Order: sequence, then C-alpha cells, then structure tokens
Amino acid sequence: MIPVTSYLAIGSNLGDRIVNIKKSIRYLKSNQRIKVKSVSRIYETPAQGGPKKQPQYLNTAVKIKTSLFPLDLLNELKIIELEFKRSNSVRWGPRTIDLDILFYDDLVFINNRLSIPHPLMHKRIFVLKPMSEIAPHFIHPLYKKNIKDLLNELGRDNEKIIPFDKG
Ligand code: A4P
Ligand code: MG
Repeated sequence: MIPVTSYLAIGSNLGDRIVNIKKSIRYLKSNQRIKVKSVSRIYETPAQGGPKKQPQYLNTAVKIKTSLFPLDLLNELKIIELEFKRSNSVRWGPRTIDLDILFYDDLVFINNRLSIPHPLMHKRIFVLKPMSEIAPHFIHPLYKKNIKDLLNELGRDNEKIIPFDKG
C-alpha cells in the first residue's frame, strides 16, 4: 500500500502530561508502518466537556505517513493508549493520553468504531490551533474549508491559547 498522509491529535490531562505526550510520539516513531513527519508545538487548554474541575490539557497535532489502513491505525493507537494503562473510562473524563485520528488523507469514513474526520474537531480550538501550525491549508473533506479558516471561525478565543513549551 502506498503510504497515506494522516493527522493525529494527542491530548493529556493527567500525570506528567508533557512526558506522556513525548512518550506517545516515541511509540508512534517506533512503529514501522508509521513515519512521523511533523509535530506541532504543545498547547495548554482548559478541558472542554466532561466532568467539571478537570486539570488543564496539553494538546498537540502530528502529521504522519502511514501504510496502515484506517482501522489498523486505530488499533495501533489503542495499543499505545493501553501502554499508559488508561484506567479512566468516563466519557470526556481526565486521561493520561488520548490519541485520535483527525484525518486520513481526504477520506470520509464512519462505522461503529471509527469516524474520520474526527466528528467534533472543526469546533475545537485545542485541535485546530496545533493543526493550524502544521497544516493550515489542509481542507476538511466534509466542510470544504481549510484549517486556518475553521480556526478563525471560532473567534478571538484562539488568540488566548499560547504554546506551553514556547519552543
Ligand atoms: N473513535 C471514533 N472515531 C475515532 C477517531 N477518529 N479517532 C472511537 C480515535 N478514536 C475514534 O474514544 C472512544 C472511541 O471512539 C474509541 O474506542 C474509538 O473506537 P476514547 O478515546 O476511548 O474515549 P473519549 O476520548 O473519552 O471519547 P471521544 O468521543 O473520542 O472524546 P474526544 O472527542 O476524544 O474528546 N479538552 C481539551 N482541552 N483537550 C482535549 O484533548 N479531549 C476530550 C476527549 C474532551 N475534552 C478535551 C480534550
Ligand atoms: Mg478519543
């Protein structure tokens, strides 16, 4: 299979969040069927949805090339999540690591295990902000707008989010 460009979102709001994110990227890099092409800076964002009074998240976006089919890629991400022994199963609750597939080329795919593009991403600053750094002109295959425009549509809130690592 010819490798396909895919974008992933990584989030963490428990434990040593920065270590969790860096470790999950190392796991991605160690997979022979995944090539990490670029990684955005890490942003700190208030938890959106789920239980009140959750710790803040660190979020990042990653561009990969992969020869895995979408469901196989999801399986690999689930294996990485298991490495972090995710014990919390509350929807939108705190988690040591959360790996989501945002896009897989311009595929639109929905079944009971996987929705691509990730269903709520076009409304989430914590996804669009890091994505705008690595793929501002990528066009959302359903909404036919690029990442930069989707981010701008969320209003001025996006200016309040600054990189956590400032690097
Ligand atoms: N699934 C379906 N589509 C996908 C996809 N594109 N990528 C299924 C990955 N998984 C996908 O996910 C539940 C199931 O979704 C998976 O088993 C897979 O089959 P999960 O990660 O176990 O549970 P979850 O994350 O609690 O649910 P969900 O609906 O994926 O939540 P989100 O949308 O990931 O939101 N606030 C901030 N600031 N930063 C965050 O990162 N993240 C969330 C989680 C909420 N609030 C946040 C953040
Ligand atoms: Mg998730």
